[in-house]
Amino acid sequence: MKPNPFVPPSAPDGSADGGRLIVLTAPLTEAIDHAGYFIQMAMASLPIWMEGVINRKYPKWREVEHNDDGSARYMPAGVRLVEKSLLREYRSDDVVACFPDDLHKFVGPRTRVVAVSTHNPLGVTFAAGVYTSIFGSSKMPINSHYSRELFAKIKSSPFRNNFKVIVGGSGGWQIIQTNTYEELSVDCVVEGRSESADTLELFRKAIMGEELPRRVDVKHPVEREAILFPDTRTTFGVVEMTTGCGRRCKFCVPDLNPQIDLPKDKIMEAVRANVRNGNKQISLATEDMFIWGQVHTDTPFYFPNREALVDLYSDIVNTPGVEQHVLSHCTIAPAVVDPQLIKQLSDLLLPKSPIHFPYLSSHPEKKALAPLIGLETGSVRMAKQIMSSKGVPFSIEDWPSVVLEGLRVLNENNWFPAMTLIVGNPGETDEDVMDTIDLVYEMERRGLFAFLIPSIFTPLHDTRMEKEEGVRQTRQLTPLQWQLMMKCWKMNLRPGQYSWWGPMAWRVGSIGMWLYKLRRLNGPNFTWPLWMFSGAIPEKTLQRMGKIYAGKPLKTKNRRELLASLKPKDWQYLRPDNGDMPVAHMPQAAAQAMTAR
Ligand code: B12
Ligand code: SF4
Repeated sequence: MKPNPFVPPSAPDGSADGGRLIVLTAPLTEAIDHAGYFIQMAMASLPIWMEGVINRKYPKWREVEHNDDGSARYMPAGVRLVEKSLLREYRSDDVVACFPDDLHKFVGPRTRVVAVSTHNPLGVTFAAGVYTSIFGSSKMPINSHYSRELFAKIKSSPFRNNFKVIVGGSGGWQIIQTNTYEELSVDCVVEGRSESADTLELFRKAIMGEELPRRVDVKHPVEREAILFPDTRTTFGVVEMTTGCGRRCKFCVPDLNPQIDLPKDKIMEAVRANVRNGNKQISLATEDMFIWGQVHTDTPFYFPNREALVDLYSDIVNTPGVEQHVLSHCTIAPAVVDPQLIKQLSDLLLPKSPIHFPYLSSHPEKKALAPLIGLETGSVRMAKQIMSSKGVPFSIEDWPSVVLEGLRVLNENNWFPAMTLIVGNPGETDEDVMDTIDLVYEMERRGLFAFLIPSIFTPLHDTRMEKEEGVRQTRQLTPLQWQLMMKCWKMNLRPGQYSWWGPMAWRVGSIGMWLYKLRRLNGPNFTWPLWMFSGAIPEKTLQRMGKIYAGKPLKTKNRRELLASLKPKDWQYLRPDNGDMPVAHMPQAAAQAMTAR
């Protein structure tokens, strides 16, 4: 008989003390906390057969830190909040959070619940599925492999009949949608936050050995005081800053949550708790950092509260022990609204940023800030359909201008964001894709830089686009959609941004991969865009040959024109120290002087 990998020979009964009542865990690839965000994002997107690339770059990525009792030193913020929620009702020695490899130390005959928190277990979300699909296996990104390994370990536990498996976190819906309960040995998926009374009720039922429903939707707290904060260490020092967003994009999941900005004193306590437990890095989790301090005030949330934000970030980076700080998500319109805010934040945050862009940054140590921002589309027609408020206070008609002006302000202050684009939106026409390609070319023409991440439209559960269908496989992409994807990647690898040989290696490698595998996988529409990407045939030649779309220069509004286009009732929220004020708002003499010019 093959030995059970779950039970190491040294602990044949699984756990010396009978195990903990409730054991919390997360896939290893979602729990690791060194090497920055990038490693987790790469493992969400690269197929398992490319794991060697990660192993070579980060040979020690599997090495994790433990507490004295063998529990995990750090865990994703989601796990920490489940733990915190449970500790309101259970004793601390009944609950433990551990890494997957240590499950055997804590799961025993006494265990009644194994709870898994997961971000993206099956890799079926946007931006993750697409890249594995290009490389040939759409179902098995590295992260998904490790998630499945975790579920297999739980499934093969000798005590499996004694406990229930409850899954939660932002990726739980993937199990519901793919109906993989049996395969993964999951009893129940919780949609929603652990703080909810319904979640605690579910754990009570599981402990009593009652049958659990397959899916439970629990209510999101609406009061900021009801949100709990970790008092132990979180992966990447993630501490929540806001929930919800307010811009109402139709494809968005987090926007379905109430718009809440969390109290500063609790954020700071969680920052200090991380530092106390050995974390040197902090990152505030948010969909849009710029709404913090402006939720439910007299000012619309899309005019950022500069003083509040600067005060919060200043206290965070100046907390003794915080050596690194990383931004998570934001929107781009606030950079057009308040460039001074961007400047002040840069002065504060750059010194503690672990991100370096030697060829782009003007900072003396070449540091940069790289939040994630949704660009999604350059087509105003499409933008109106899927995200009509994405650029507020500006009209969505001006979306390309908002993107270009916002990026200019950000780049001037050493912010080089990662910007996501959605390819294959339901109803997307060739004209829409051409508009997006035009915008990308315009960025290039103006020397602007963002790391462009195109992904294929994925209908995410519960969103207002849940039932819609876009492109399903990379083979269905049109030549223009491929051109957009490959142009983005070509721009990301622009010579001058990296060492000269880096982009060259990628491009030569891409032709080799195409000859070997990709032309069969991705079909004929992929061929010319790939040649464009490789640089082996100049873009101008490909355009003359009619193989790729040439793009047309965009005429867009500058910041002054954008501000002038705002509704006059909004002018009161603009800050004069940014300049470019709409004429009617200026003191009379200055306005006259300006109109005379
Ligand atoms: C920080 C963050 C990251 C970080 C760090 C992640 C980490 N491991 O800690 C990085 C940059 C690495 C990252 C990467 C990715 N991310 Co991310 N990330 C976030 C962000 C901003 C915050 C997550 C967070 O910690 N929130 C705070 C915690 C407390 O919330 P939570 O985990 O949801 O937990 C609550 C509930 O879900 C519940 N809960 C959680 N676990 C459990 C378990 C049980 C049993 C129960 C009952 C309840 C429960 O209770 C908690 C509250 O009490 C969210 C957006 C957001 N605002 O949530 C996106 C988000 C989760 N990420 C997303 C995506 C798409 C990704 C990537 C796939 C992107 C990519 N292509 O690379 C990768 C995947 C990484 C991977 N390993 O596979 C999407 C998720 C989409 C989806 N799965 O449907 C989100 C929602 C962003 C978005 N706007 O769409 N991410
Ligand atoms: S701006 Fe981003 S977080 Fe806000 S609703 Fe749109 S996609 Fe969601």
